[in-house]
Amino acid sequence: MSLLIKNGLIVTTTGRYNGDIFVEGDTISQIGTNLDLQADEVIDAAGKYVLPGAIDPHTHISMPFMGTSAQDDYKTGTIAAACGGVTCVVDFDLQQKGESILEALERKQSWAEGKTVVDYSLHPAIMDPRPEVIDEVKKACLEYGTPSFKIFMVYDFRVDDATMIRLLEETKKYGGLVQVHAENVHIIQHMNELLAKEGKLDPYYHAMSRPNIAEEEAVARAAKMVELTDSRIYIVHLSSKEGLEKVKEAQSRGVNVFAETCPQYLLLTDDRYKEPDFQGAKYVMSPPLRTQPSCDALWQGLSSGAVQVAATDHCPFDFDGKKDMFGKDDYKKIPNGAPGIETLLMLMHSEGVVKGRISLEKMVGVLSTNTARMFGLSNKGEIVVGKDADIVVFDPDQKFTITQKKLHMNVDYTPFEGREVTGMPSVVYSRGKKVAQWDEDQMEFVGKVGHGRFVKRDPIGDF
Ligand code: DUC
Ligand code: ZN
Ligand code: ZN
Repeated sequence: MSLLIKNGLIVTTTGRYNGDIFVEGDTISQIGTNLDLQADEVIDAAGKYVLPGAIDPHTHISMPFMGTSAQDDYKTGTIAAACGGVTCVVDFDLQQKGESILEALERKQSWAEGKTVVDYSLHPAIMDPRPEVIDEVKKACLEYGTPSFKIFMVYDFRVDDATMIRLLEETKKYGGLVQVHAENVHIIQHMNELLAKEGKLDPYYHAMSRPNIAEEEAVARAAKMVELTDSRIYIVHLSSKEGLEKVKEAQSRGVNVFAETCPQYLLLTDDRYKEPDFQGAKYVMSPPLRTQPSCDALWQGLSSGAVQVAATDHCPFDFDGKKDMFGKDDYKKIPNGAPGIETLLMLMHSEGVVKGRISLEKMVGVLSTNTARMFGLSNKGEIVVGKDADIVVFDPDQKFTITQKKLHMNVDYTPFEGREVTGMPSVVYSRGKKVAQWDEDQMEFVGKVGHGRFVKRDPIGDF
């Protein structure tokens, strides 16, 4: 199978140029102008951007959590990804008590087998840090192809600081990366008790129970562990101005602290928790939504390079029957998480590029090129000869009003309902195969279930 994409505006992290792209099989084999080549499929991309497919390195597919499970499985989740222009997903794999890293990987790969429509990889989440599990980090980095490891500083399955130190030391030896959910659990527990005594249990108090300072302290502490071990860390879903200040402070002293943020923290604020009829539960996620100064600071952080990656924390639970079932009388019981994988690219383009908050080149960096480098996805993230032909032909003028009815995520709402975006994918390719396309007024999945493969990642180099 060959594919020729003609006359598009090819975008990289450093610029944009007009050109043609020739794809043979899975791979980009030539880039040039006026390529005069026969191909099985030829498309004219005049007036369109040609972008590397977005990579979402933060998803919770089918994750058991808070008495229920995140609803997208590998089929529905990757179909939604494809329709949103996301051509690679790196999903969390939560190690269960007693499991080795390899057993956890084999378990989650068995759930994905034959179901994915775009490529995927896994980040082991270390939840049972027995000495032999820490020892297994070497194999995960060098053999299993999973060199990034998630840890939580909150929840029952959190790890202590000593474990974080051990993991930082071990990953440093083998090209690994620790990713951390940074919130101070003791501050949150204290706030939960105070709010419960006052009978403050509505969704709004979810945000009050997890103040910015809880993130600020945890980011600062994690940064100190990095300084101690001369290693590196990646803060997932950074949400607050104060947390970002700590990231920047560490970076200014040469401490390797990297960060990711998500559209919800860039675009939504904590007044959402006050929506009537318990609708505020839709936005119960951790960390919580903040206020406008944090949104502004995070956009600035992306633009300046202090924040390297934009991801989703895709973790969908229906409003009807899940969000509104468990926590009607107590925000602490509302399943934490929200859908987002399908709206990542459209929001970053429309709210970021079109509104002048980040450049088009920066968007390519934070959605694709930086992400690939950060996680050892050596064949992805750039439109370059030899890389996988994960490509989005993107119409920068196509309007779309975001509505759950026209999205593919297996959930009954989107936090961005009613928002009009400018710019949508026209066609999405995963390793040269068409997987989604714009059809009249929405994206349509046109790929094949089972096309997606597990990607063995390489040890991670300097960023
Ligand atoms: N936060 C969420 O909101 N959901 C999944 C896990 C997490 O850390
Ligand atoms: Zn998290
Ligand atoms: Zn998450």
